[in-house]
Amino acid sequence: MARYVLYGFAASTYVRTVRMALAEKGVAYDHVPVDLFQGENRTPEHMARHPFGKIPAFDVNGDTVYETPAILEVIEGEHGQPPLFPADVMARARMRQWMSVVDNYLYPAAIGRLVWQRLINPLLGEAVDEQVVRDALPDVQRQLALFDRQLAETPQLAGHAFSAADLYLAPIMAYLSQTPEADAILRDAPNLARWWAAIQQRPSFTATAPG
Ligand SMILES: N[C@@H](CCC(=O)N[C@@H](CS)C(=O)NCC(=O)O)C(=O)O
Repeated sequence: MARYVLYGFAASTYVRTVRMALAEKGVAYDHVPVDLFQGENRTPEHMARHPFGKIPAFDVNGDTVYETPAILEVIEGEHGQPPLFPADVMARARMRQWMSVVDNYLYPAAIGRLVWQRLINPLLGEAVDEQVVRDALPDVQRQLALFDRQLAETPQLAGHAFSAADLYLAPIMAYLSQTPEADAILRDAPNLARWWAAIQQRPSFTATAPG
């Protein structure tokens, strides 16, 4: 058995963030695809790994860690190269800032509202609520304007170096880019569009496509 086991299906943005971090560092792991659509995150077995019934969870030699920042801490601590956490204090703070913005504001608006309506509801055979989309779009655009402003100043979110903050945003952009709203979103955010074009070329991004 590998030292690491990642629990959570590949369609999850947070699972992809962790998979991209592992791929960036060339770390081997076993992957157990806990499927949210089958309710596998609510089984007693998974609740024992993650008491909030979320994915990902990460087993480190029999010791389970949950919450993506904590999982990234293990990966970064045990595999420092290439670094995904900047050494510079302000760059590291900036990385944490954007990770937190994704958690608290962007994920709920972009995935929870816009992507859910546009991509998940049709998959589930449910109607798209256009009012939810209309309400979510300006929120998503306002938030992405903040990312765009950062990316006008620095090539990556935390500064010059690629960091975990970029790994947080990439899986969300992957879903937003599949919505009919993508053109409008990217047209208004040229620096974000440039960053998005570049990150799609990274091997860690292409290797972790949900399929
Ligand atoms: N704070 C968690 C968020 C993880 C999360 O929200 N995962 C989503 C999938 S992308 C999930 O498990 N949703 C299931 C649910 O909310 O029931 C982390 O940092 O890992």
